Amino acid sequence: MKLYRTSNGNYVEEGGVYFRMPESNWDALVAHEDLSGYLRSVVAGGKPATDFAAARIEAPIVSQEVWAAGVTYYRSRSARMAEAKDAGGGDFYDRVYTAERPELFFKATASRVVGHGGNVRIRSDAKWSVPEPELTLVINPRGQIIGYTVGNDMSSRDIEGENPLYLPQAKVYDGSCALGPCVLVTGEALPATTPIRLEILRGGQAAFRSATTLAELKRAPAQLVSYLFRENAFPAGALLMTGTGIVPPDDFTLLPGDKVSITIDPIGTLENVVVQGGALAAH
Ligand code: DO4
Ligand code: MG
Repeated sequence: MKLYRTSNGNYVEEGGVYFRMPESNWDALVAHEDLSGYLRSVVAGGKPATDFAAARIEAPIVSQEVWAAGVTYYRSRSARMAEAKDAGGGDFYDRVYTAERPELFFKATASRVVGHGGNVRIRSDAKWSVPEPELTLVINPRGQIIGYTVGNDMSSRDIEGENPLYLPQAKVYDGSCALGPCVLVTGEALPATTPIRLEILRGGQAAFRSATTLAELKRAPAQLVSYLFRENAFPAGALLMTGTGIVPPDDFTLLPGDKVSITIDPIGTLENVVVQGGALAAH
């Protein structure tokens, strides 16, 4: 079942049929003691909604913090080592790739997040910007993974590569994170064969296209969550991006107007247009 947060309230979708959720409070849904059971009861007892198509899809976040894991795919380790070579930071990335403790960093609050159809931003003081397509875990306040969404960890590679201590500036700024279009609510782990696909269109033509699978993800989602929740309470729950396994070639940078599409099949496709400067579009 898929849970959508929209301008018209929350909806659950099952088999292509949408039902309006009686619970309008997103935080209450994330904290629900049996979200799957609750959604099943709404689908079983509800009347199909006819107004879903008229609603604007919003990012699946209200009071949750967004955190991210880094260097969880070999491809990311290699890209990070290359970009930080001149700064002498390359070794850190190899060490964190093989260490027991993962790299976890704070990524965003809801105000910095855009949903499906919103504008992601590239920094005006960056010269090398990329999207990072990432499976994103939706976690309740008790540290249980209740579902999955699609995430884009927008990143400024030149700022990150100049000095590893600049990571928060490379990663955390207005419009630096996109999440959506929905939460696939399930207690089951996604199969290792699950593909993650990235496509970047420029002027309607493919400027970059690539794919990976969850088999390339080095760390188990449950292990990432257990580190995130160590000595750290999340009263409203959290979203945890699991890292990127797709890195465009080094001569590629995002430009305003690019359309970024990230597809993780059982969840859906997250589409966003890149902008630079200007105000953050509402999520
Ligand atoms: O260490 C830098 C962050 C890497 C990252 O965001 C990723 O691997 O996805
Ligand atoms: Mg990332």
